[in-house]
Amino acid sequence: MSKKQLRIGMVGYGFMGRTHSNAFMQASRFFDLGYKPELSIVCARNRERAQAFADQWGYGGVETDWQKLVARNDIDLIDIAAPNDMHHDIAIAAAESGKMVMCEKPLGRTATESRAMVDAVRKAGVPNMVWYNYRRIPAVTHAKNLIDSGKLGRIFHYRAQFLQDWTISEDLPQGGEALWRLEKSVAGSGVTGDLLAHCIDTAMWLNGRIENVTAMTETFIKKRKHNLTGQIEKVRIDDASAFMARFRNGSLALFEATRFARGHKALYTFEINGENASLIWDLHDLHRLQFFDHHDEGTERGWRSIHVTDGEHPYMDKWWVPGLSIGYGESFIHQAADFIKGLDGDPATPTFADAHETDLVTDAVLKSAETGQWEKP
Ligand code: SOE
Repeated sequence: MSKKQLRIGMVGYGFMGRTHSNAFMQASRFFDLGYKPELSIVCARNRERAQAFADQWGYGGVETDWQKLVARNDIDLIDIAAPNDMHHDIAIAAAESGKMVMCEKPLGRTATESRAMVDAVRKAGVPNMVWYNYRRIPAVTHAKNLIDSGKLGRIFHYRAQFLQDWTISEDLPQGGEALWRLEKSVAGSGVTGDLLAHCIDTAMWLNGRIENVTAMTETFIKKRKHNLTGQIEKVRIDDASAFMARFRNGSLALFEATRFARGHKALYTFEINGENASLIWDLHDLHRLQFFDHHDEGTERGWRSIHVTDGEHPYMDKWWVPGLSIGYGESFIHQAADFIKGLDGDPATPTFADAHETDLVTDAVLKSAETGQWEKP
């Protein structure tokens, strides 16, 4: 059966431009899909560098103005891999021109921004998705399946951390191409929107909606040189953010993210404790799911370390042979494949509406850190 065309217009060519391009290239090779993604056009302001990226990844052409990209009639899907301050305008324009839209996380710099984006894709009736990739690491998807099967029973506790250490130096500037994540006007927030958003997306997927939060944030380095102005300027993002939460199902949660945990590069972990069983996952050992089942025979009861690489495990029948590993990049391939499958069936998640829920929680976290009160998303 011949496959339908899915012509991609990619905005951005940084780290995320690479993960997304790779995902579209590989998805139809490893998964049986009704569409064949084509890397049609990459868009970035600097033509020379956009062309170099196009040559490297096999894009058919280049645009330097995203409005021109969105207006083209030879593009089916706009994928936004550009900094956060561009998500809102591009997503809305893409939806208004009838194109499917995929967007890097967080969806908006604020929930107000993402609300408008949700309204735009709903009004246009176009397929949409946000790249919260960690859901699609096989061990994380397996955790979801175990929870949904009822194996854990009533959930009491949820704990998550995302720890990094790359901004500890006072000499690190803020702003500009590589360091826009440190500039509030571009990023929206610091680790709350960048790292906690991942933890919140996974948590709400696994354990349902969050009812309320109480948070604290800190900016350890108060001033940094700005890459664009050359001036020493106030740092307005949060370097660290921690919050307690109550889920609608009555379980309690602790979340923490920081870029000041010396020794940790991208340590995303979560633990869930239920009445019958518990689960632990760790990004640095991403194929392992630690599982404790209280129903096991008493004398043999203990933590199992499940290596989630068997053909029966989520996504793994599409890869090598049982026992062999895949990694971070493949989680994006799974996401692209699920999005494409969803075009002919139930839409894949997280949709813009789901990601907006995450933005509501991150907004509540930032508000609570200011007010010192419990806040509702
Ligand atoms: C920040 O360093 C970052 O690249 C995030 O922006 C990503 O979303 C996260 O997956 C890894 O860390």
